[in-house]
Amino acid sequence: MRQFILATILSSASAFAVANDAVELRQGYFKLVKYEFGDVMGAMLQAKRPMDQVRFAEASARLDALAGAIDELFPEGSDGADSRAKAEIWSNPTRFETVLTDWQRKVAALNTAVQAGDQASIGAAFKATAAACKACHDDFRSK
Ligand code: ASC
Repeated sequence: MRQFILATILSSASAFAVANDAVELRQGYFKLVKYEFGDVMGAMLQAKRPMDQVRFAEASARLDALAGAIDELFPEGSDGADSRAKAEIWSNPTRFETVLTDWQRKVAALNTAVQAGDQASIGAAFKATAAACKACHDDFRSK
């Protein structure tokens, strides 16, 4: 009995910690994604910040590396008051996974164009990536 109570306390405490940590980790992750994609790459493309091709390519490579981590950031139970993640993430995981995979492909294509210095493709690849960000926000992020 004592063991059962202890196990119950430990497992509910750790479930709480996991959910809390997952939301914080996810929010930090998206801040970094937004920083590299929006505040560095987007701002440079819109001439709101001086173009620096080395920094631009670095941001693109970072974004591509970050993209691989997204699948792990939505563990079951990591919704809640502090999170804008919609329940559809967990009720429709197949569709969610499709949207994430599309975003990862768009990020990879953007990075391929950037690292190749393919100036003619970068603008369209950036826009396609932004559209993939938005597609997920529209369906899986609350306002
Ligand atoms: C950004 C950013 C997003 C996406 C989205 C694209 O730079 O912070 O959330 O692009 O606005 O539509």
